[in-house]
Amino acid sequence: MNAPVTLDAAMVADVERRASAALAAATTTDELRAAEAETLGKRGELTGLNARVGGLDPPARKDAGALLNAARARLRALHDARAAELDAAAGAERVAAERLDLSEVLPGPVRGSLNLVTQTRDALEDTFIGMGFVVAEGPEVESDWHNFEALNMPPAHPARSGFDTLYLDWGEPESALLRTHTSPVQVRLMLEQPPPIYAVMPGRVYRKDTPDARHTPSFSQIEGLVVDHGITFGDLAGTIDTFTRAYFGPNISARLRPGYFPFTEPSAEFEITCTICEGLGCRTCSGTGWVELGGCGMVHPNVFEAVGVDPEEWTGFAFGFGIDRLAQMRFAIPDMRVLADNDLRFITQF
Ligand code: 2NL
Repeated sequence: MNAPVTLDAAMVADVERRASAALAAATTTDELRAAEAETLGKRGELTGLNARVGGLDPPARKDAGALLNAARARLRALHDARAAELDAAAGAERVAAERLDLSEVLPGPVRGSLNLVTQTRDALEDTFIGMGFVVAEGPEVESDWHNFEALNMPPAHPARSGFDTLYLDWGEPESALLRTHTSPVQVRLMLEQPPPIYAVMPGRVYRKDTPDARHTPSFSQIEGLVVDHGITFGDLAGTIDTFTRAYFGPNISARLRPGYFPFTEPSAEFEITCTICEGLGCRTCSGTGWVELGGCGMVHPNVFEAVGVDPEEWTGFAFGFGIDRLAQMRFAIPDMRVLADNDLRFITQF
């Protein structure tokens, strides 16, 4: 007669203790896989104990089965936790091994910085946000309607030729273009939401220009738009003045002189104290003490009609100027082309 089959809690605890130690001792995923086979696998001690359950007296079977299942569940959890730990460690090691130190590509302690135009744009946005404006953006590829027609420039309008537009070979001839100014963003804003509007629109614009010291075929612009009840030319002048002092400091002021734009009436050009000589007169300002920065005016009723804003109820003003030109003035840069040249001798100064 065979010896009676026994299986008590102490035996299960003993096997579980050895199995836990084996799983915890694994230091690589391969070692863990081996420990798993040894402890939880078909040939493992725990499975050996399982085989004995069938030989127990029926009343003892249920208790023994429960003990073994609980032990197996705890060991499985231990195994899974260890596997996650080892996976994370292996991942971190792989990242460390594949790390590429790009700073070695540059000579010396150079770390890189934002382009001067981007820095200038950021500072302008900050200034206008401080004055209560929001910042809006829009597409660089535009329709003829958003770029010209809605802005009171129908197809044959003479002002269009002054923009030297770059057209895209897309759809009807001359229907898609690279925006020549950021005004179409203002058109989109007015179409999207009812007044009041206090917003600035910075962004890249395109003109078919031959590069020289003062022109590049792509440059950045910022325009502003205010639409509300009872807005007057006085509000426009005050806004230009406040902005100029906030951005350039107390030694620089602004003045307006009559101008013409198809999308504003009346229109004005705005000039600021020459930042090079602070108004004394120099070569940059041709001895006048003033340099032109941009243009502005009261939004033309035809523009309001085009975008569905009632010109009897609302009035507004708009202004625009070149960001590159502004940076050129603030940092006394003789040739605009250096802004896009990637010459370290220039870039590392800012
Ligand atoms: C300049 C002059 C200007 C505007 C831009 C504008 C936009 C709308 C309606 C009316 Cl939607 N006006 N924009 C107005 C006057 C001047 O820019 O010299 N920019 C570089």
